[in-house]
Parts: sequence; C-alpha cells; structure tokens
Amino acid sequence: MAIQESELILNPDGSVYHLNLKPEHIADTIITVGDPDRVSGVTKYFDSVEFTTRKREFHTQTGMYKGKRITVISTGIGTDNIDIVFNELDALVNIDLKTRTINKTHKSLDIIRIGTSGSIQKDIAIDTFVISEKACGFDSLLHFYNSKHIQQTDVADALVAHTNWASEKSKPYIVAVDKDLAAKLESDQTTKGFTATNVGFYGPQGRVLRLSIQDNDLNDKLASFNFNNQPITNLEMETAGIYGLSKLLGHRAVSMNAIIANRATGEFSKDPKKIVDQLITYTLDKIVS
Ligand code: R1P
Repeated sequence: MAIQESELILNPDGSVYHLNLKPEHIADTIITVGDPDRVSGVTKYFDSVEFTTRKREFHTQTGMYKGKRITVISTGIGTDNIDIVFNELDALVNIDLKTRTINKTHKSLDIIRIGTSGSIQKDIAIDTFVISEKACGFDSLLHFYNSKHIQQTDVADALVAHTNWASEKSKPYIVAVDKDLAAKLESDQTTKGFTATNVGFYGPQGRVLRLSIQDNDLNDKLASFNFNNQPITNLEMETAGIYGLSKLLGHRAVSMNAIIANRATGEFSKDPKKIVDQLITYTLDKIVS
C-alpha cells in the first residue's frame, strides 16, 4: 500500500522533506556530524565532491575519498534530529519515492558518527578517541517505536536501580553497536566506551549555571555504574538514537567520539578542532582500509 503524502512528505522536486535529498545523491557509506560546518571539515580531504545541498541544520556533501563514494551529512544536535535524518536516509534507499511503496529488496547503509563528547571517567583523557560499544539513551526516542527486542533491558533496569532514576524522567534505553563495523574502526588508538546520550547539554549533563538540578550526583552515579565490568564512559547527545534507529531499520552504525572535555577532572581540550580533525582523518582511513 502506498504511504500517504502527509506521512512521507516530498518536496516539489521529489526530494525528501527535511534533507532535500534524492536517492541518487547519497552513497552507501554515510558519515554523520553534528555541526553543519564540520561537513566540509571532512570533505576537504576528499578527492572530489559531486553533490552539495543544505536545508536547516542538514548540510550534505557526497564525494570520493581514495576511490570510495561517501556521503557526509550534519544532523545538528540531539536525537530529535536523528529521528528525522535516519528515517529520511532510510526512505531514500528502502522506499520507492515515486510509488511510495517499500522496496522488495532491503538495502543496508554503513553509518559512522564523528562527534565530540565529554568523558566522565578520570582515566579517559581529553584529546583521545572513544568508540561507543553501547549507548544509553536518556531521551525517549526509542520508546516511541516497537523496540524492546533490540534493547538491553536488564542493563537499563540495573542502571535505574543504581542511580535511583527519577520516575518523572523517561526510562533509559540501551542499545549495542554493530560489532562488525566497530571492529573495522577500532585500533590501539581507540578506547571502547559505553556512551550516555543526554537529552540536553546543561541540566541533563549535570552542568549548573543558574538553575539547580534534580540530581547533583547523577554523573558520579553513571561513572560508578558497572554492569558486566562496563562502566559508562562518556556523555553526548546522539549515539543512542543512532544505534537504536539503525538497528530497527537494518543499517550498521558506529559512533566515534573525540573526547574534548573531562567532566571528572574539569579539563577542556586546548585545541578541540585539532582532535576532531585527527578523528576525521583516522576514521576516513579506517573506512577505506
Ligand atoms: C553539544 O555541544 C554537541 O556536541 C556533541 C553532542 O553530541 C552535541 O551534538 O556532538 P557533535 O560535536 O557531533 O555535535
């Protein structure tokens, strides 16, 4: 049955509503970044760029890096944007936009986030790389989908108990990385992490400016949570949504984090641009290796 116009909105040129993309504009390997300006920070290393478009915070470029076609797209900040980007990317490869019907053959994308993050463990230093083996969403995105089968609910239950999680907040959800894609990106330059995806930057990550927060000890409790010897290592704002929607939609995803802050020691990178740039070149070369 055809998906209705109100549910899958297309622009007059036939491109998907928010991303302004048509199927021919994207590669099978996608790099997501938060900052729209970071897109050209990745494609400046490409041999050629064949396509560029931008709408709102969604800036996309597709080109060639060492013989491999790659698309780089910015998601902006937060898992609400991840919902839009991942559903529309999937529609480009798994829905026939002309007939508005789901393709008979499923296509899987490889999706790699290159993002910044703050460590909550003293020994995960600034200016290092963390690959998220697991992500824990404090947003509620995944709960809106039939997703229990991909969630690690035993870990979530233990985290709720360990942190005395306030019942007013959405229950944390936990999803694992695609192990094969992660294995391709790992090396002795990366640390395996368990990433908490927060629903905001200030209060939700324990930053106090002028407002008091509901649980001053939350970051310490996250840092001391230790289920199967896997403590929570770092905080950011997209990875759990990326892992959850990728698994549900049948894509492979991995999140690469440049650690630019250490919340346990109070340090911030002296040159965050440099470590992000190093993570970009590291990731690009691992993709083509
Ligand atoms: C907050 O400053 C933003 O930085 C981190 C967080 O996840 C959030 O998006 O990632 P990016 O640098 O990829 O945007």
